[in-house]
Amino acid sequence: MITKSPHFLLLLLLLSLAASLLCSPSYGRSTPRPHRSSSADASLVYLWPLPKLFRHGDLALSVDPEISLDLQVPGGESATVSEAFERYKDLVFTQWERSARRSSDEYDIAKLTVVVASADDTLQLGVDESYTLYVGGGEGLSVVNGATVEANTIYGAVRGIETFSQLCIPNFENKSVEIRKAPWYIEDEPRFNFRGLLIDTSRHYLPVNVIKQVIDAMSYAKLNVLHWHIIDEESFPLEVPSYPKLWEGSYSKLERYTIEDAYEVVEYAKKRGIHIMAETDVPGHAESWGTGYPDLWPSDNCTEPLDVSKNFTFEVISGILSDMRKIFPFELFHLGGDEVNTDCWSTTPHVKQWLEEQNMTANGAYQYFVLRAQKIAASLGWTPVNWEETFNTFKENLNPQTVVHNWLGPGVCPKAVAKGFRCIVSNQGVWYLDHLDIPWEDFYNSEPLEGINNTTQQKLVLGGEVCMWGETADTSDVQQTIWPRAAAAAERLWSPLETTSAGKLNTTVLPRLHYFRCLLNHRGIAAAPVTNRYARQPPY
Ligand code: CP6
Repeated sequence: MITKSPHFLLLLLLLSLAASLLCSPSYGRSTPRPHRSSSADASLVYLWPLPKLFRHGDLALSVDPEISLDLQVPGGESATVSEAFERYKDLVFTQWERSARRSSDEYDIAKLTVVVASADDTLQLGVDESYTLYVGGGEGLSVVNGATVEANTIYGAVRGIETFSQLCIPNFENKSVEIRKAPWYIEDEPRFNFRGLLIDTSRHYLPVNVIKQVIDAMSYAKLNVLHWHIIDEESFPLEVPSYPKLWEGSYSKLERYTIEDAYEVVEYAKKRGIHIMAETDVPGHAESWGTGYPDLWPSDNCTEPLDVSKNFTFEVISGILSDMRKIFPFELFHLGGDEVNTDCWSTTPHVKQWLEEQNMTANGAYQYFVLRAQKIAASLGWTPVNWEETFNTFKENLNPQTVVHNWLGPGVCPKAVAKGFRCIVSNQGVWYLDHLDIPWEDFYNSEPLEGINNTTQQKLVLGGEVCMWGETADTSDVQQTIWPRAAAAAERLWSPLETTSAGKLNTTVLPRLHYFRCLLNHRGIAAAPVTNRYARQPPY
């Protein structure tokens, strides 16, 4: 019998406060509903992105907060794997479970065995990311102790440990972490080798720690390429030792990346199996270069595109790329080439004269510029990536090694792969994160192979990339603008087509995405509620 004493009211207040603070996976902030004690649908598998193949039972197995790693790798050691294991251990177990720890033999799972075929830590495009995960069972799902990740490479092992961590669910009743629906058998590998996210540190500077946190969240969603659009017309934040005045084009001395900073980002990403694809966008989007070296501007009232008529321009590009080559080991390097307006080349006397001497049109000079920059990148051992205007304008004259990067709506990748070019999809209508009115469903439903039926041509699509352009986002809101919508694209790029094209967004995908968004929050990532409709809700 409960009477309405002041104590009871206080208790009620505290309970409702606690309920509102809990991140309930079923609801976003924009769809408040009464709290329920258990909002997880027991028939769903709360993994994001969904693995290629999984089988499971219906048992709950407890996991030791002091779970140990048994790493079996040629040579006996891999810092990448053991550090990943420690990171995930810290993410999965809080003081809550640690304080209630019993002895090892009282847990079903006290050891994670990781078997890796090779200790090679080379990270290049197409590195094998596959893994097999057994929890309390073999392929036939008999119940045995422990959990095992098997992989061909250390990066496959890192992906497998991420999946293992997502199976570990806190049980607040008995202060423990458990794996439900055990035993588990999971076989997994990505559908696309290139699963990218663009950040833009020219429009707004992002501190190194913020970039690292973006990389952390990418690893949770199994994205694997951070496209670092470092420099643009607004600012030049990167140190270039060969041309030390370039970063005078930064916003301030505090808003700069030293060579050491950039290298730290690359190493941090590598530990998580993530490539950094750096970009130096030429000849447009480069006005900031002229702050330190005004000779790069055709004239004071023609500050973009870079001066095509001067050798100095290409000497500077060569210096930037040589210096960047020492930091960025990824085989792909982005040379931009988008949104080039050549009008003021034709109206600047010395450039106009040069064009006449070379018998070139302004468009011909644009092609000459891009191909000359590509030669510099190729001489440094890079494969060039260029935005789609280069392909749209030059067609077959584009170097056949070029990877064409789509952004202007759908349609260019089918044309590019038909001509034998490789392609990356970033259709601005569905995969631009700075477009706040694009809902998660559009990110999820965007199919990179749309319009490409020939299997040889399909293989030329490396994958896709979501873009977080920086004009309207900075440190204060970049995470919540990226997440959770980037995760929707991440599943499209990782999971089998049969999984992501099955429809049923509201019943099977949405609850899992709510749950993943909640997981990001638990791991300290400021991911926005899934059902935020941004600007596209009524009355707009
Ligand atoms: N900066 C650069 C940008 C964009 C591009 N390149 C861009 C264009 C249109 C939209 C969003 C971003 N801000 N260098 C195009 C690839 Cl809608």
